[in-house]
Amino acid sequence: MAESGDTGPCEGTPAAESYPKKILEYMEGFLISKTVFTSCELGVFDVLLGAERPLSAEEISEVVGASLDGMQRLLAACTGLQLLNAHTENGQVLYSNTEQARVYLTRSGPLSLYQSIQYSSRTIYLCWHYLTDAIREGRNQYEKAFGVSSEDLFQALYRSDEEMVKFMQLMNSIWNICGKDVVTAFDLSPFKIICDLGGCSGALAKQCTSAYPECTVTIFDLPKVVRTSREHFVTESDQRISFHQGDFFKDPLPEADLYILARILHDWPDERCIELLSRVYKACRPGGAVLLVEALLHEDGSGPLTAQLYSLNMLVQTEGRERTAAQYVALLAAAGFTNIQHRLTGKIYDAVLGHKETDS
Ligand code: SAM
Ligand code: ASE
Repeated sequence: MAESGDTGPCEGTPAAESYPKKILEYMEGFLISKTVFTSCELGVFDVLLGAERPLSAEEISEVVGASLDGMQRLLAACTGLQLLNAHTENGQVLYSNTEQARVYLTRSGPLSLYQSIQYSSRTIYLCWHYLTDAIREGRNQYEKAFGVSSEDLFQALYRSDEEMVKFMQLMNSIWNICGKDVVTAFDLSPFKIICDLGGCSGALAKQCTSAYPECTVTIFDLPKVVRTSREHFVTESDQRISFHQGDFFKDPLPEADLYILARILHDWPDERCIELLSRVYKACRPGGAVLLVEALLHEDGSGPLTAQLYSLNMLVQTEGRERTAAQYVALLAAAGFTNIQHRLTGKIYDAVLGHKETDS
């Protein structure tokens, strides 16, 4: 066998069989997640942002009301994770945010992931406690994790107003980071009247109106989501964006040239996807189209890891799954759409476009 000398154990690079590096990393991966969750929840990055200079563990623990010993360990771990810089001055360690922590982990700011981290910490993490049960049973875990019925998916997801707002903030935040790529993956400029089905508080709608100056977007969502969007998210200050409330499985859909379904189909099993897409097909103007925005799996299921893990999350949290482009093509074709193409963006979310023929 081609067992070369340099694969054997030596200092710094132990052989794979004597040091299971990946397994140890995976086994304790949640320690990293929880360190980030807790640092955000305590406001460590916000305190450092507000200060004009690097701060000591004493100063930070005092502001956030934490034990000094606990805070010292947390700050050290954040330094190891390259979220904080540690400088030593006169024998005292002082901390400041790294650039990534400042941009993404502080509470406000256009690219903040703070609310998503809160949702991961307070909701997703608790659901994943029951991943084993989810795999055995093949279903979501709201009853065990939160004591609510999972019969109506969005009643479970929106089990309180607070939970709904947190979910909406989670939905919002990724489009500041990946939104432009998904709305420009295809040239959507021919479509002037756009309907974003399940468009939530309108973060992707805003990306559309800024990429396509001639379009208008109607956000279609459940009544309480529309009400909350108007109260908390002030999207209608953009004259080209409006809301329409209803149930996309039951109520008439607004007429449009293009329907966007972003992270909608991955919530539902195939039958419900086809039911919804068939309604979209009927409402769509001839010559119009539907744009799916989803995290596409490779055709052989071999990746990307993010989509594979998200598919597990869809199991614990929804009735759906992540799918391959071919699986979305099949769903679109079953509803009547033709000339279906997909584009990968290189970020988390990709785009699939299907057309309704002019003469049908
Ligand atoms: N499209 C948004 C995005 O990608 O950020 C939100 C996706 S979120 C996973 C699903 C959205 O569908 C939520 O805003 C939810 O309120 C909406 N929704 C769920 N069931 C619905 C229904 N029956 N009718 C209308 N909207 C619905
Ligand atoms: C949904 C999307 C999400 C339903 C529940 C959800 C996300 C988290 N929970 O349609 C966003 C994607 N992130 C993950 C971890 O799946």
